[in-house]
Amino acid sequence: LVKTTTQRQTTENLPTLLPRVIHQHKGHIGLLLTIGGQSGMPGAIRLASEAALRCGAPLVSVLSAEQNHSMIMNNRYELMLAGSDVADLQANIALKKAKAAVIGPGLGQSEWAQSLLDFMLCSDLDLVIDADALSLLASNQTLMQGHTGARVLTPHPKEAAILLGCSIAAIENNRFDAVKKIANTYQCVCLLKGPGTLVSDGKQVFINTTGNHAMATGGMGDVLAGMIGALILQTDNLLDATRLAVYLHGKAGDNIAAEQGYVGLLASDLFSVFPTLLQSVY
Ligand code: NPW
Ligand code: AMP
Ligand code: MG
Repeated sequence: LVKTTTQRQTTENLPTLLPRVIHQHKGHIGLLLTIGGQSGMPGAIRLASEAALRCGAPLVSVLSAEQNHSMIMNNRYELMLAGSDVADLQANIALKKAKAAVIGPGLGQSEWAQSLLDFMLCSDLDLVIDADALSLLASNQTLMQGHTGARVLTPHPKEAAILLGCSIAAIENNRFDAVKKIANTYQCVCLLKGPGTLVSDGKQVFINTTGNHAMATGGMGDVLAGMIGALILQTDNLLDATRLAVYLHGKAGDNIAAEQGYVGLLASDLFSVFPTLLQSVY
């Protein structure tokens, strides 16, 4: 049996980001690849990608279904396009430049989606695996054997139930065991969502202390996935990046709800407070 430790994470015991240096250029921190957005669902991957930009990813390149490209790029000129399928990705410089990737928001579970996940699981990139990519992974766990990077899995309780092949009630009744079991089974850092989000590498479990019910709105998880991707570029390890991202995500929701109340918070409302919050984690 692996001995595990549990602790609440507060401002006092948070990890920090790697220091910025005055002569750095955008290549030092690097490029984040974001993959998702099946036909008709541009919002989730746009939210993840814009969140990554606002959390310090200097370069973000998006792959999605072609029909979504204009919506995803609309009014966010800083984003780049990596194409719409595996062949485009293989031909795109973004793949060589990428230091990490986020896959899943709005991805769907079609053959197209599966081909993209298969391809990324043959890479050595660190991956944030979210949303529909979690269901695809659960149905074919052997895919992970080809992946030489590290992984973060970010399930909500229903996705966690799919990953472990059990009921949602079994997850919710024993969240600590569930987060550790996913971390061990999928050899990953697991973030189990909900009030008191848990983060575990299978040995330690951190209980997040920020966030609130105003955040129970569509797209919140997509924003979090992009944040984790951005912070992977700016930390030494995936556990630190995930812990920091969930803390800042919840803190952003808390700060805005304290001003405007708990109804009507949009996932994209969080963007405006990220740069200020990030100052506190260097
Ligand atoms: P029920 O109804 O309770 O039985 P959704 P999703 C359940 C994209 N999005 N605890 C719930 O089941 C995502 O990126 C796009 C327990 C619900 O019916 C994904 O690609 C957005 N159960 C895709 O949509 C904004 C929970 O899951 C079922 C649960 C699907 O994502 C939204 C399916 O749920 C979304 O992020 C919980 N905490 N949460 C966009 N703007 O483009 C959900 N369920 O609502 O289809 O969403 O599974 O999170
Ligand atoms: P998703 O279901 O993937 O969109 O993710 C929703 C995000 O919002 C997760 O980070 C959740 O932890 C957070 N969230 C949703 N509802 C609540 C709640 N009642 N309290 C705290 N955080 C929440
Ligand atoms: Mg989600």
